[in-house]
Amino acid sequence: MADRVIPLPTAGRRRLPHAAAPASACGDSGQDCGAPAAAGDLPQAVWDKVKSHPCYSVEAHHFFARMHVAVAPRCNIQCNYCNRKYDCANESRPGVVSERLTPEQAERKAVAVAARLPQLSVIGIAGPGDALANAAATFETCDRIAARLPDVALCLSTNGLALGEHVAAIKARNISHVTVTLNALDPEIAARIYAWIVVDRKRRSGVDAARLLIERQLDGLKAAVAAGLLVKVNSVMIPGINDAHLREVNAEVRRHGAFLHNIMPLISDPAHGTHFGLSGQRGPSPQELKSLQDAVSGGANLMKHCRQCRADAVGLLGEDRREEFSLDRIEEIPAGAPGSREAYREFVERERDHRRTAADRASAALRTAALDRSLLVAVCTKGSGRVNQHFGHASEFQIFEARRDGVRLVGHRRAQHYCQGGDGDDDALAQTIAALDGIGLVLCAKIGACPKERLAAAGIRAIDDYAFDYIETAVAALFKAETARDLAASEIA
Ligand code: CLF
Ligand code: SF4
Repeated sequence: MADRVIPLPTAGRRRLPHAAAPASACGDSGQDCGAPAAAGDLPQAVWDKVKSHPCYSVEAHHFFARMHVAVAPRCNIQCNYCNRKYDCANESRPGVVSERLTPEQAERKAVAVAARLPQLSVIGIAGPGDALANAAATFETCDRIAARLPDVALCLSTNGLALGEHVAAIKARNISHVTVTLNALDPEIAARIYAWIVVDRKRRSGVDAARLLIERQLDGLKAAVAAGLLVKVNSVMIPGINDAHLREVNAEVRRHGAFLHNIMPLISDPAHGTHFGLSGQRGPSPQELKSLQDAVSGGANLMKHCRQCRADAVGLLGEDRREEFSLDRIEEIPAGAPGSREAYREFVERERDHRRTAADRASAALRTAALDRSLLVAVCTKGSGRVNQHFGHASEFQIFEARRDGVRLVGHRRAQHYCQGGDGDDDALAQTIAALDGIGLVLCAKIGACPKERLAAAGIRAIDDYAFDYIETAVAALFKAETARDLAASEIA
């Protein structure tokens, strides 16, 4: 998407709904990665579904938390990147095993998390198998949660094989958001990704099985969109198998009216025991993923802030608070008042307005930058869209790209906590430096002299001058300063 740089969010801008937008709409949508910036950008009904969903809105992901309840252990297909010991890799990272729950346990856990986490806005079912291969447990869980927490949105993720037959039940339960995994449109390619599927209790494999799966995925996608569900499509990027083909998939995703396309990197490790892991199939590098995302132009809007979270994840995307809410701990949590969520949502509305005003000013400043080039900046943040985390506490960096015409989130890189009980961990720092490959600037709220020097020796400048500023404002100011410096250096040369 190199030619689709997205301007900073603009307050009060009115736009066409996504389905009616021109081919370049993503580049003009006032959002960093396929997610809407303001109420005026979308029809009100869509905005209401998007504004608090951390996966469907990049802005919302700074403020709102999701929770997964792992009530779906079985699966009806076999993906070559999946080992059933672990979570569904269509929505999650392989290599982790979630705490499996009954619907009753899921209800208790959801109520406990909601009592402690005013940021909670959505509860999703994303495995550990396929939500719709376990339709009875999935729907009972949704019914129970809806009765206890009516202000929290319901979301599910599926491989799509059984989606078509369940759209009416999904709609009837007010499950508002559905993710379908679609890795290929070409059965020959899909046959390299799926070992088998089960239809009518019969296991099928090969190109014919792949063709049937794709037909069902597309039929389910169409039916879900027609029913008014907000649909996201996930695709796993597998170098040498479907990476080039994903451009076609992206165009098809748009054609079918899905709201977002999330291209996720294959995670392939022999230790996970997957077919791909054991056969040496590699995943893409961050640069390869970004190149594909940049190349997908004029297609569906892209999600770039996915964290491939676990099927029992709790918290803001990128943070992991599930251990606070294990079954043995939730008994001690007293019931919470929904008022705390209401108050938090009112705070977010006010914060959004401030943030957009600041972003408008930053956007205007960017347009006067000395040079136009791409600048990648790694940001330490613990939410609220601000540079507000100590370098030593970061477990990930959000990666922003600045150009003269905008700042956009382009991904994230995992880091290791440098501060360990008051001491610096040199091994962790070495891993963090490796994770920042290709990125020369880090924005953080604070950093000690030692790690700052180590980063500098690796060619990475850590800057804490913009502590607690909004991220876009800070990145824009840094871009202006860096381009002015570059221009001055070129004139001297
Ligand atoms: Fe969960 Fe998925 Fe719903 Fe989000 S996750 S079911 S849409 S509430 Fe989000 Fe996690 Fe990425 Fe999924 S970051 S893996 S996209
Ligand atoms: Fe595994 Fe999910 Fe694929 Fe099923 S759909 S095989 S659980 S990755």
